[in-house]
Amino acid sequence: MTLGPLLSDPEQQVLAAERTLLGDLRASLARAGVTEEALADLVRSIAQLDELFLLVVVGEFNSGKSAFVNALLGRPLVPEGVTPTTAEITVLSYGSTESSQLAAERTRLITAPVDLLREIHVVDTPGTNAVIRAHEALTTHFVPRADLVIFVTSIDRPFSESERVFLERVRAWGKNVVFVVNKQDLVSRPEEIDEVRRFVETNSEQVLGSVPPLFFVSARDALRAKQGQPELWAPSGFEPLERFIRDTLDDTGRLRLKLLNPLGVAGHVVDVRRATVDERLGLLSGDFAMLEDVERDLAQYERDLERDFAPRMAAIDNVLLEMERRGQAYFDEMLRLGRIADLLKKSRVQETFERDVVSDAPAIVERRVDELIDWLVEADLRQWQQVTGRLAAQRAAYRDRMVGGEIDQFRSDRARLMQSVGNEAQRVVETYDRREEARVLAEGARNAVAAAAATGVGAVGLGAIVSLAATTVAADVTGLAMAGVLGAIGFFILPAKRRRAKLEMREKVSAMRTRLSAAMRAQFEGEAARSVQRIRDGIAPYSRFVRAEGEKLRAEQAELGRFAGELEAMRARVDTIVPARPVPPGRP
Ligand SMILES: Nc1nc2c(ncn2[C@@H]2O[C@H](COP(=O)(O)OP(=O)(O)OP(=O)(O)O)[C@@H](O)[C@H]2O)c(=O)[nH]1
Ligand SMILES: [Mg+2]
Repeated sequence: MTLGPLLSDPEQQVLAAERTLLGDLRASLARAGVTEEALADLVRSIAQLDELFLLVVVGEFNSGKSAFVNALLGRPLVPEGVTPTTAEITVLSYGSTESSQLAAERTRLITAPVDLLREIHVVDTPGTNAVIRAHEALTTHFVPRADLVIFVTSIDRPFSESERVFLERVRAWGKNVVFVVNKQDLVSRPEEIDEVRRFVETNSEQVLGSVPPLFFVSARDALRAKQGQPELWAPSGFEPLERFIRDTLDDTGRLRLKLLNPLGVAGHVVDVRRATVDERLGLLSGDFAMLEDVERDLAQYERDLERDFAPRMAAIDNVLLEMERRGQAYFDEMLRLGRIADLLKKSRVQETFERDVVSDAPAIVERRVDELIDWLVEADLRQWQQVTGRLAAQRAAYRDRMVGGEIDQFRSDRARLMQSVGNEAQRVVETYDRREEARVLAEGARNAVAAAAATGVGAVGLGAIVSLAATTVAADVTGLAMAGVLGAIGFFILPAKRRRAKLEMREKVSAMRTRLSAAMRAQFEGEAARSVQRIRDGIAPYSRFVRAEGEKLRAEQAELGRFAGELEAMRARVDTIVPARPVPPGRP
């Protein structure tokens, strides 16, 4: 039945709207990277809107599918047999003469002059659960194309486990199913039939969510009846079944199923894709959590550095304060009249000042700076080790979850990035050269200290500069002594000189402390930031991937949700335009 010209206006509109919706869905899935192959069923089902109605007969091997087809069409058109018999998808369509030919690989086309075939195509399929696995695969692949599925089971083993599994697949594609229990001629007692009926009803309801139309038949008797043994017709159970098919598959019935079929297929494709998207988002949320841990580590690392830096800097500062304190004591002790003889010897002043005041301060400052550098280098390395550990743990967790999973583009992209970022971090840790890192840092620190000293004082030039201040004092005193005002020195000049010297010492040391501390802090903060940045840069490709994919997937998730809603609405619309005929109860 080709749709279109025969349809009423509202039917035409539903058909057009459905085509648009399905086309949009297809385009959206393709944009999201769903492969052509995965879209094939959807594309086929859209195309099928224009094709003849397909009534597809499925079931376990030997249940009598082929016999059922022969009985329905009233002629032995397809071979029957006790072993797995039907090996090809066999499409039966109308023709003025009987013919049979292979149409494609594993697809046979049979024509026969049977009126029913003018309106619908009947498809006989290879049995499921046969030893020949390829048979089941053929049928499974064909199921999405069915407009109506006739599920044939045999009364001597009704609703087997494998049939349940297969029926679940049929259901996933949103198919309408009619249940046929064949070979009822094998049992004679009505109670047995009732028992089987209850059994099939309960089980099919569990799988399908509702009891499908259910018929008990003998295909063998039905065919015999049609071929000259009319007394077998009534007991064959075919009369109610054929009436049901006639009623259900009248023009509107076929239209309804045709319109519903692609919606069912689309629903399934959307479900599958949603599951994929959810699963990927699940993977990414693990990644997100890991990257957040790394960010937290880094923030903590920055806080730790800051916290530990302060006491280390204070220790350096203390060295200078100590020196200043010694200086104050020195001036108190030295700039007295009683020491005038010493004061007059410039070299002596310098010598004692260097020995008692400056002392080992520059060396200690230098050592403290070196310690600070080593500490920073160790902290940097530890941070890399931590990141490497986290990446490795995430990869291990991922590998565990990978068991049995198929590898797609997303998974392989993600795995590749994790691998390369992880390897890079590992490489940094393995080749970490503490000495070289410390050397580079020390160079920077030395430059900072030198910069602080450029205006006169620094750890290195410290001794010389402060000594100079002391000798200036000495020179002044010498000059005054020469002027012959020795008497005044003790009472007026020396106390004033002492005050000035102490003040000057304080100012100089204080200025030096400020500059040194600022320079060290700037240097240190630069290094800490560089260390953190290097780690961030290291994992950047990975976190970029996680962020970008996460955004993309969440957008797709929302879009799939919208499509699921629209498909549901379209089903409701088909229901209104072409309402379902009241389904006869399980007992026809
Ligand atoms: N007693 C009885 N036997 C039947 C009936 N229908 C089919 N058979 C027999 O059951 C066997 C299997 O029938 P087929 O129609 O070949 O079964 P099938 O489901 O097509 O099997 P495969 O093509 O192998 O999947 C054959 O020997 C048939 O003669 C029936 O109604 N009553
Ligand atoms: Mg068969």
